[in-house]
Amino acid sequence: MSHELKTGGDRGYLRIATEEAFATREQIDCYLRMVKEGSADKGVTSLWGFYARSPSERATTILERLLDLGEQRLRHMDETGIDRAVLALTAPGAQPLTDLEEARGLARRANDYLAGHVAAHQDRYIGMTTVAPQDPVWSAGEILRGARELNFKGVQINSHTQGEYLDHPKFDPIFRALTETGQPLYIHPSSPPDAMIGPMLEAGLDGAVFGFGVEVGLHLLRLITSGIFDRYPDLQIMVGHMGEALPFWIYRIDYMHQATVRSQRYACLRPLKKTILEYLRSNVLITTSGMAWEPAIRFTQQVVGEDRVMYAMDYPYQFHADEVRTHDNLDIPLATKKKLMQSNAERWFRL
Ligand code: 1DF
Ligand code: MN
Repeated sequence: MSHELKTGGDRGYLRIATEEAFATREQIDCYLRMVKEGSADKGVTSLWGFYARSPSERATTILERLLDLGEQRLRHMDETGIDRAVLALTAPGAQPLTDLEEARGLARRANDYLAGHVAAHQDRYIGMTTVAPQDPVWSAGEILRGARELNFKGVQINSHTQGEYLDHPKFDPIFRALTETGQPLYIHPSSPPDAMIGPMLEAGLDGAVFGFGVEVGLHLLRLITSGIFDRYPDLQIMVGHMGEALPFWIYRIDYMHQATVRSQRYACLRPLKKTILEYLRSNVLITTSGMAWEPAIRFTQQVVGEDRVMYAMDYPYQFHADEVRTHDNLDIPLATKKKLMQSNAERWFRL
């Protein structure tokens, strides 16, 4: 242990954690029912069959912490020096629900519940709107309500919705609402869809260990190559886990993408206005959730720029005081560290 963790900026910056999860009881009961009925996909069955039912220490403590937006969470923030937490409904939110009325209700009630806690602790909590992309027009309205009435500062979507990706034109109302509010979209992992999960599940690698990252990396890449940022040049998309490995891949992605576009091999791969690296540097924001590792953090700052990397803890899934200290101890200038821990979040969430 290198130093004590305190809130209040004793090291020259506040700590704003940007990918922090909560759950509602209704949400967990809904997943449990779907798992029991056999109506959940393989990913929800794997993820929530575990967290909602396993007697293991990991599952029981995480479930208890997800359900708390009160005393315990604030104490854990105090104990690890977290000044403010950007909260979002845990994955996959309302996205697996096939009954639209039920999906809208679950999302709306989660937003109202979060808004109450954010209002009660405005100095500690920041909220993101949850939506039900299976109803894109309703989701657009909920994004406006979140921004205008609930004081939320961004929108979180838990990657694919029943196997569909946000580059599909039907989701356009969501992007129009994001543009109208000027809010960022956080694409958070969820279990890969049935069409992708097979060989991952077989090896026990479908979750946060690997499957999450691969699936969100694909999602972001699909959005970029479909031209989302040519259509919405002001849109900012956030992803966690050090950019879900895209910064590390970017040289090869750009090389092969350009070669493929030139060859006209796929009708869906059209020329873009910029390189994919340029989009990462103008429209993508990356958080350090789950990746408290100096080489990866400094590499990503170098690739996308120090204004585009933000601290995240991923409470309660990855709650370790020593990971906060890793960020504090980074061998980077204080001004850069302040951007990482505080001011980039203030800028991009418009706090
Ligand atoms: C896990 C990890 C679950 C993350 C999450 O939400 C999550 C996990 C259901 O470990 O199973 O948000 N994460 O972002 O790393
Ligand atoms: Mn997370």
